[in-house]
Amino acid sequence: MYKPTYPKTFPKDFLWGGATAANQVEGAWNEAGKGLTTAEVVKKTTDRKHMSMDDVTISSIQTALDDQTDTMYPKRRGVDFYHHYKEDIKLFAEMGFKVYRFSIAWSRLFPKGDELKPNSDGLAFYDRVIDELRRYHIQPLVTLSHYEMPIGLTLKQNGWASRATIADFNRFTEVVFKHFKGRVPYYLTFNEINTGTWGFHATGAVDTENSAHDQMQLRYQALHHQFIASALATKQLHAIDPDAKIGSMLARMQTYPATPNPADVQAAQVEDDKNLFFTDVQARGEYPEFMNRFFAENDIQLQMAPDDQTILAKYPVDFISFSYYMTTVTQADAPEQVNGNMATGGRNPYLEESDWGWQIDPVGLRVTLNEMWDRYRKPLFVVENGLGALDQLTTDQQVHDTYRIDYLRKHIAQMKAAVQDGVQLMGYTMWGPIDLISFSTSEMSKRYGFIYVDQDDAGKGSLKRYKKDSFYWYQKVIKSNGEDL
Ligand code: BGP
Repeated sequence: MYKPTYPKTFPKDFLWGGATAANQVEGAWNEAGKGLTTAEVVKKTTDRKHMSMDDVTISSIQTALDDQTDTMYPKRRGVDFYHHYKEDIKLFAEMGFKVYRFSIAWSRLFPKGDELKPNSDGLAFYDRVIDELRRYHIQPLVTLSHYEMPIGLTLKQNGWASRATIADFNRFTEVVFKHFKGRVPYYLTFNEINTGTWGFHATGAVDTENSAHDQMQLRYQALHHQFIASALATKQLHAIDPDAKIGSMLARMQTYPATPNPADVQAAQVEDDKNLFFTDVQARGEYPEFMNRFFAENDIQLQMAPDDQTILAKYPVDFISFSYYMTTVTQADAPEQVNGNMATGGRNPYLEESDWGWQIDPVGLRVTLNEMWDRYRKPLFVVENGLGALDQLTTDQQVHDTYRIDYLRKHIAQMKAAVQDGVQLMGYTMWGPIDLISFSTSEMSKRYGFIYVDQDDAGKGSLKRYKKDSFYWYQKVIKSNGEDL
């Protein structure tokens, strides 16, 4: 007799933790032989909703390189994790983290990007971090490329626009896989790979083309190179460290139809497919038909080497990860979002938004998890989710961030519902467990953490760490394996 059952809650080995990126936390931008990166030539902005990341030109890079301070470039200073990592990891351990997602800065190992041998001082820093994590039985989840690359590769060959960057990247990944063999169980290749269609921050390629069409052509070509580099990294890892697993990483943004009008539903499906396209390539190992149509209709021609399609097909990722912050809405007559960006797209009257205009949608996380599980049938990992807010440190050094607890509680509850629906979910690393520099705005005051860092937008402050109310709440969540929300 068939007796249906379903998982009642999170699996016992569920990976609870938090996620950061090198250029948002580390600081020490000019120590131990490190080279400057694409992230560290992006200026801070004073306009809260403006994205600072793509105002970059060759001349603004030259100006940045001449400026050997961190005043205008907050990603150079981060929150000084480089010198505070012991204290910070201890705090993560106190919350009960099972996993810590962080990125290895390519420029610590290969300062200009094209060297043949790695900088051993750079490797030594990550040895120290990984040893410290292992002391507390926290598993490392390493992002190989989180929105940065050595600026030398932009100046030499316009970043990922050049096919030569594939070999440079895979020289870096080979060193990482060999050096950390047996000590890093999980890797991700490119953070939010889909945002490469938005430009420089993800591709390291400045806008050199005149027309919008040529610019888009360049970005899709840069992305193609990343797809190949990602597949080749998968091949390397499986050969070097067969027990380790490697995943893709997408900025997942589900698109809803504005009305039940079938034309709107169809328009939303097109947008949604365009978001999932990147994971389609990395998980299924081929470009989907709908993108071939999109390329043909927009006259985008990708240069592919004869083996490229075989490489994509032979080395798909082991698991699929994504960030989840918001959903969006579209309709049939909406202007085409070829060049989408965060916090654009249609407003949804049923949703509230953060102070930065990001539409908060916990139920959408369950919808997305089900949809992605159905589409790929590979284990999923939510590697970013969280709330950027203007926290206040009280005079007695507390932060009462009930809004953050509320946000995370609702998302974790929906994640649990998805697990009960049968979705195979490996873990959850909330974004920014310790306050860090915001990626899109380079502000310090857009805070995500369970841990408050005393530093302001001008870089002033003691850098002292304080536990927020959400720190104790997350500790309880992990201890109860997601039962006590
Ligand atoms: C994701 C990035 C992160 C992170 C996060 C929050 O897109 O992968 O690096 O910063 O968003 O964004 P922001 O810092 O702009 O608030």
